[in-house]
Amino acid sequence: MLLGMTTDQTVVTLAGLAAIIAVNRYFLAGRPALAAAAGASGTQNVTVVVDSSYSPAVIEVQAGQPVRLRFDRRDTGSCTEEVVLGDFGIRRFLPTGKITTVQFTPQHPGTHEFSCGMGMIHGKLIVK
Ligand SMILES: [Cu+2]
Repeated sequence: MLLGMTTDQTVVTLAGLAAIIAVNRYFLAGRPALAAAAGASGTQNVTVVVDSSYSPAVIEVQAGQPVRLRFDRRDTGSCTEEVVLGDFGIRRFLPTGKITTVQFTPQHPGTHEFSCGMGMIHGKLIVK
């Protein structure tokens, strides 16, 4: 029993705490999005490690500001050798061991898929 509370109040408080923790865990687990940090120039820089998958796979950026995605490709499989951001008309070859920069400015809020050239590996760009 917590200080100055009846047993019933303590139970309610603990149940409330448990609910808050459960909700936080749900959102943290379900939304592993990385929000881009805008630099002094207003460009939103995000490094995406390409190693048989995209990490982070979900990226959040702000509309109306330039986005610079830095694809750091580490694997050698042919699957990930190209990245496609179809909604922005971008298809880029990613040499292994190099960082390939893709730059564009999303004008409107929305969700855009990006993928490997074959459409097998996916990521998501959320424009807020
Ligand atoms: Cu592929």
